[in-house]
Amino acid sequence: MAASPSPSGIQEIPILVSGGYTPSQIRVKAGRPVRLVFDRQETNPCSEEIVIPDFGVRRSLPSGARTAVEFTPESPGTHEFTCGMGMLHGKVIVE
Ligand SMILES: [Cu+2]
Repeated sequence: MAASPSPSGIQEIPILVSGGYTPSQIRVKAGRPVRLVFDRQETNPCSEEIVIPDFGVRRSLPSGARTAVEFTPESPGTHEFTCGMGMLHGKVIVE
């Protein structure tokens, strides 16, 4: 899924968290802020944390709620995100 920049320049992408991440591959442009909005629609404890090591992110995701995670990728590359246990996987592809 490719992000469409808002007028403010933030690339906002909704991600459903339920048995995994949907979409699990996100494409964004380098040099502009990214906001991933995780919508966790399950109570399985597996997905209660989101970790994006390359951007120093570790956040808890309350069940039944949306949680926004923001960062700005400065250069092209691929960055993995996972649940706190490293079982669920997704990727941010920066172009
Ligand atoms: Cu997990």
